[in-house]
Amino acid sequence: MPNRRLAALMTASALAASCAPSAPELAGPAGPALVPVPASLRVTEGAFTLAADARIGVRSAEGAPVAEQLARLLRRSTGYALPVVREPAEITLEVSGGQELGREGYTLDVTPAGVRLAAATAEGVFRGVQTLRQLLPAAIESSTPQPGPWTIGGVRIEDRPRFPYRGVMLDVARHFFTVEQVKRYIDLAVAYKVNVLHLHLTDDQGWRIEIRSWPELAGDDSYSQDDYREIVRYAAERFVTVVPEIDTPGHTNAALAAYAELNCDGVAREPYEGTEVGFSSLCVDKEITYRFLDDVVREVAALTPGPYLNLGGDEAHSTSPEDYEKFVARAQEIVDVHGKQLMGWAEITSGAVAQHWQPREPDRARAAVARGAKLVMSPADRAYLDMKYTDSTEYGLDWAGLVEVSDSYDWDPATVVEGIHEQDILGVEAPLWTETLATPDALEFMAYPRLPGIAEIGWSPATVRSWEDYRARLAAHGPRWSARSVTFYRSPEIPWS
Ligand code: NGO
Repeated sequence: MPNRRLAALMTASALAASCAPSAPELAGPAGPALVPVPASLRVTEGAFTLAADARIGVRSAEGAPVAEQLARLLRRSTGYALPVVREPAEITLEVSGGQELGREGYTLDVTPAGVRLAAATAEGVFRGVQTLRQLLPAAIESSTPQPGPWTIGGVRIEDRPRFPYRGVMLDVARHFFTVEQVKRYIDLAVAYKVNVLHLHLTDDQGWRIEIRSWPELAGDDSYSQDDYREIVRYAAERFVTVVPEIDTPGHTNAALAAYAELNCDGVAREPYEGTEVGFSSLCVDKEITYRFLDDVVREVAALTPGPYLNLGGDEAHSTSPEDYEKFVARAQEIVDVHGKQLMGWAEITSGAVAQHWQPREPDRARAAVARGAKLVMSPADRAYLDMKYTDSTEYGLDWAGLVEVSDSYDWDPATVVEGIHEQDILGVEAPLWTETLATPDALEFMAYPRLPGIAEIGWSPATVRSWEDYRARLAAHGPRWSARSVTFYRSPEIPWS
């Protein structure tokens, strides 16, 4: 426990969290309710109060956009002017030093004199800004001026991620979500240091990205190339990499309905709105399949600055194993030509990154590693945000089981599949499939509060996290979500403050 004087200065929510039982073996003392928990945190003497005449200082041009983002955020709820200046100030952001903390690491010092946040890169500063937000009272998240006071207890944090890939996936194929809705999904996730947005852009039910050389693919509810560019730009401003997924060779009914010539029998399929999987396949023996794939990959790769192009590869139950391998080998060549790295679900037989998703198919994950791929861990019984919390959850599926908040949090990527170790793993991802989810409220209800837990698993060292400590910290985030009008599941497992 911090000393009395400090405790008195802490916000009610943080205080509630700090009084909750915490595992004695934890590295950091019970202190502010941060998610993800930092690699190292020490509560120090005194406290800092943001005053009406405070400024945000940033010396480098590189850090200036992050300083502006922070200023915009704090201005909304404090009502203060908070000018950004090019000299040290009450809040100082520094892009320099701290090389040993890597690209995303940062140090954050809060003393009565001010806040100093330093990192090697602007990205590291951005991650640290998310921590700073959480050190402030929950009302800081409000979109209208609040009374304050804006006080932070003294603290010294040194932090860096465990894994470089901490993703969320949104299925915009089963139900379409607009650019604005995707932006909000990004905004909420980056607060938990998520750095990848995987967009599941195509499936049996819909093709959601304009492909200029195949104009019939995308229907009314889809992203124009400019829409997609805008998502990519918005994500990049928040240091989030977009990974586009074009699911193949199965999950392709939308394409097979739009173009008869992609079918082996030359007959266009009927549009599909159901929830069955595994019934569609591109025609592996037709050359036009690869012209199609080459066009799609070329156009999507050109719009995507990130290194990965995901070609799905899951549940190709209507493609024979021989055809499947043949197809993936050609797909690999095409992705190579367009300068991207191939990513896919665990079934995929080539590519740099495979995504483990079926708890009962650990062999697929092991096979991917054996052929040299890295894994992104998304075991459905832990990380799928579309699984119901309980029997009575209004939305969602339950094929992988019911996934309460503790189930989604209390596992470790390096021990969840026998034979898979830390060095085989690129990171974690929380997929949100939308067969049953048609509105942003439904998305948020399924993602919160599970998404922050997956983000913490990807960021925090295994040694500093435990369920008992986490549930107390998570409780303090309820008011933060309420301040942003987030719909979330009030799990009885969490002692909401
Ligand atoms: C599976 C399937 C998806 C479903 C999802 C529902 C993968 C990789 N393929 O996950 O098509 O939408 O389950 O939970």
